[in-house]
Amino acid sequence: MKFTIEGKEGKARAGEIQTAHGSIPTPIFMPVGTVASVKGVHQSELEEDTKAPIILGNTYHLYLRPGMEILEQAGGLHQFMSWSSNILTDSGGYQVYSLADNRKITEEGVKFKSHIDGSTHFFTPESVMDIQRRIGADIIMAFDECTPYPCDWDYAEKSMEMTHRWAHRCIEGLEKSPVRYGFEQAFFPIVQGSVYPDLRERSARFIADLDAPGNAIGGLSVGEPAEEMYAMTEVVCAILPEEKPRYLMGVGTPANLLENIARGIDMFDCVMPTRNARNGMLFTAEGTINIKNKKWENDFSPLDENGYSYVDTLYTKAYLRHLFAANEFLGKQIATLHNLGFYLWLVRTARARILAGDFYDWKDELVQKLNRRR
Ligand code: PRF
Repeated sequence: MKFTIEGKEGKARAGEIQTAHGSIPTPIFMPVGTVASVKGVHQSELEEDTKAPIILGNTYHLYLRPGMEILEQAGGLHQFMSWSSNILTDSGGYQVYSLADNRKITEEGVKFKSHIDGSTHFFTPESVMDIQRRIGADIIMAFDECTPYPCDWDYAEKSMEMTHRWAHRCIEGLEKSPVRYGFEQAFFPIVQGSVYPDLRERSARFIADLDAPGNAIGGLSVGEPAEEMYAMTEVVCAILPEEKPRYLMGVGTPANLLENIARGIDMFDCVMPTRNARNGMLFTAEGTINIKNKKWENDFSPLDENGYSYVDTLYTKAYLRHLFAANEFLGKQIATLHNLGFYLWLVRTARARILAGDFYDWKDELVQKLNRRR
């Protein structure tokens, strides 16, 4: 993997990641395709309409279904899902954390119950690296523990130290697990430390010293106020190396993306544009729309005048509202494509503004509007 920084404005960076499956302009937003599908969107639409150069898959879900045997028979996840651009897989650290009562974390690893059939499984840092080799994504994540919010300092420290020991075990595990599909997989370790600046600093130093191709920040956007999240990304970005991509996991709203780009983050993923779309929430540069609202019943204006996706100018608000009222599949598909188009437009424009040197003015003006409800 190669990362080049093409321009900087303050702490914001515009760059490019190169992998065996193509180039990723940064800052970038990665649509979430948990089970080898970005829900409701064709691969061709992702590629040609949203222009997503990378999507995200989840180790936990893919391991349970379809399972390693089928993925290996298919020749890896790219082949299986007919997606020739980049893929990143998350390690399962967060999914297992979300299982709450159905898991037990020890130094050795995590014992958990499948949400599908209740069967018991055990993930270790080593096994998760081997599973990610078999899935075959371009970027693979360390196995970590994502702490909840709130979380007391003592627990956050203990957990962070374990995540650090696990990072070493991940690296050793990776060396022992053969490359399956003939291309390089870049390993990203994850900074933890909850909302404590001293822990975040310690974690960022430790993770930076591993000298991996890229670095991630986890444990944020778990319920803490946005200001606390921004304070943590500032502390961590000051320590993580300049010349490597920085990935903020599971973030966030359009405003969260811009504020974190302003602090030096290069990569994001979040279920928000896709999940909220299925509930009828549209993101636009003028604020959010609840398309189920009666006020759109006879509004025959285009979905989004600025038209980032073909659906924005092809369909009207009244039509989409009708599809949601009638519970038609197509409604969710249109809303999803719109939101992903908007998120990808947002990061593309952020990149162009950084290169042009007027990112901060643009960001400050846009953030004012993004959180409004239309
Ligand atoms: N760890 C991992 N994946 C994640 C997170 C984390 O802390 C988060 C936190 N918001 C999202 N996804 N492995």
